[in-house]
Amino acid sequence: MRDFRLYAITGEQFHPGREMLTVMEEAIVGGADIIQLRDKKSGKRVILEKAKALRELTRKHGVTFIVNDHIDIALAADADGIHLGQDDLPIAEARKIVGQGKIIGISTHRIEEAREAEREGADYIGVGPVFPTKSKEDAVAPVTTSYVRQAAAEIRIPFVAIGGIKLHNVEEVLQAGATRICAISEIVGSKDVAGTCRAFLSAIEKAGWR
Ligand code: 3NM
Repeated sequence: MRDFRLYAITGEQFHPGREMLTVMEEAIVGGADIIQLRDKKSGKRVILEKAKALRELTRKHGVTFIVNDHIDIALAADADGIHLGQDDLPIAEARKIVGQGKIIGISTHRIEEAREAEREGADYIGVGPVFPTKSKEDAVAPVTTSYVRQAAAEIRIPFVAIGGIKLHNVEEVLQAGATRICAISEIVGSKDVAGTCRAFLSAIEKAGWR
């Protein structure tokens, strides 16, 4: 997969009164280079419409587009890939459905899950939640930067740190060895979405991860 540095996930509850597409375009303009549609509430038809609109937007800007959870919607909207949780289809089964051409990412919460994801052919993994987060209802206890350190030392596929990451604590995550950062609330809930993305990217660059 094309590598990335800043992964922005939709979270419409964090920007009441603002259009999701507008917010995500601001994130892209600010430098987010991978976008995920995450919608745990809507029905499939609504999610599909959002996916198609985000596909068009991300294609226009040349950034990667991932759909959370729904393999069928990812395929129907021609997303670049899907993101799975530990309770979703196993990677091998998902791969049979989406084929080699699509990205498969998976959330992991401990090093054993990361090893398994790598063995099974995931294209990238999420490592988190690093800090407490209100954005995920079923989030496990924070894994802290110690899991980030383990992943950085051992895992060879790309990993992205996620969960409670803010501009004020991102440096700690980068110091632990993360080179890719993912956030929901700090990005889409910002009054200056593009500026927040630029600030994340400059922290990543400052840490030496270009
Ligand atoms: N997945 P925020 S944490 C969607 O640990 C998600 O797998 C997580 O949102 C994981 O940046 C998380 O607002 C929520 O904390 C991230």
